[in-house]
Amino acid sequence: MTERTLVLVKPDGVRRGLVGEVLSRLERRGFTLAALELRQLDRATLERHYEEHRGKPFFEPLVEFMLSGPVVAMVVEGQRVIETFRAMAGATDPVAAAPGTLRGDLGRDWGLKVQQNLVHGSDSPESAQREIGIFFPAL
Ligand code: DAT
Ligand code: MG
Repeated sequence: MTERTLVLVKPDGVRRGLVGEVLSRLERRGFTLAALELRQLDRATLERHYEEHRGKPFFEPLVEFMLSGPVVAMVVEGQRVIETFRAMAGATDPVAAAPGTLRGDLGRDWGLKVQQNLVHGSDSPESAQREIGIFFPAL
């Protein structure tokens, strides 16, 4: 079944010039774009997006990091794209992410925090619908 997922290239990925790499991998995998935009997020949007993490110790540093520069937000479409993009992204901690994944090929420990892990991808159909509604309400 065709589905959609929200993918973000986080501020570290944009700063490092890795937007093309993320897009290229998605396109080579055969997925299509339903929306794409470079955007400076605001706190209210991020607090909604990361609602499930509110109250956790990494929440505030995560929001601060996500405010540190623009992200590239996109809606990607294809069969089982939610699961496939999660596999493409790799484990949350780039040190643990398998080589071959975005985080495992392009990420590392920068002596900072795990939040600098290049990309976000929705983790379930429910999350995807909720997150797409936040970023691209017209879709
Ligand atoms: P993912 O992005 O792999 O879905 P998540 O939803 O559990 O991971 O967490 C959202 C983001 O929060 C994640 O990309 C990086 C940051 N994060 C998660 N766990 C963390 C931790 N233990 N310490 C610091 N940052 C963390
Ligand atoms: Mg998540």
